[in-house]
Amino acid sequence: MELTLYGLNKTRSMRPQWLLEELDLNYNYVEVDIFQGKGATKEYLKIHPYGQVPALDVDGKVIFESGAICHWLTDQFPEKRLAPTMDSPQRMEYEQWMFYATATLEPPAFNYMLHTQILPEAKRVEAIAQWNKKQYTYIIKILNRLLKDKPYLLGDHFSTADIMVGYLLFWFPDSLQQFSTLEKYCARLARREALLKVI
Ligand SMILES: N[C@@H](CCC(=O)N[C@@H](CS)C(=O)NCC(=O)O)C(=O)O
Repeated sequence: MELTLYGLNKTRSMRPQWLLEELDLNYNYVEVDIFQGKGATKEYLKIHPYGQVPALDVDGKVIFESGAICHWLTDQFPEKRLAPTMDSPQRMEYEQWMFYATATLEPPAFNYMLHTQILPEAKRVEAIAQWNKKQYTYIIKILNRLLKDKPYLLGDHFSTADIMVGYLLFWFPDSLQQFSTLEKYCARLARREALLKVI
């Protein structure tokens, strides 16, 4: 399988890149500097219709959406055991956390970032920033409780769900200070060799 990941450091392309390293696969890496307008070029828009990263070319066919890429790639290599098998009782929980990452945790995290760092200052709305900060804090407070006594989301076994969720928790390290379980969880993830290769 010939794989080319289009990405940029410190963006959502870290998710599939971290996973590619966990899977110990060979892949090409093409940097697309979205902050320098490289996502909007005619050539790149043929790869990713929204000009975003990540995108993964698999033998000439492209898949985008970091969650979809990670979900699909994980299932291509069941022998690497980064997801419970379809008939495992844990598969249900795995799917839950995979979707939780982009559907529950990511929106408030991203909206907070949008209104504090990404948008030009004149377009930032303090009330939106504060509402999303509150929502994000509420969500990670519950996550902190759910992770108690568990090294990883599925228990003792690291899975791709930890990449999906863990990547987001690294966005706001200061927010974890009041949540010791999450702090330890992130420290555990930060020691993974595969992650160290991509940061
Ligand atoms: N839901 C998409 C979001 C992709 C996304 O927003 N990527 C950002 C970088 S983290 C990007 O390329 N932004 C440039 C743009 O939207 O023009 C995913 O998870 O892949």
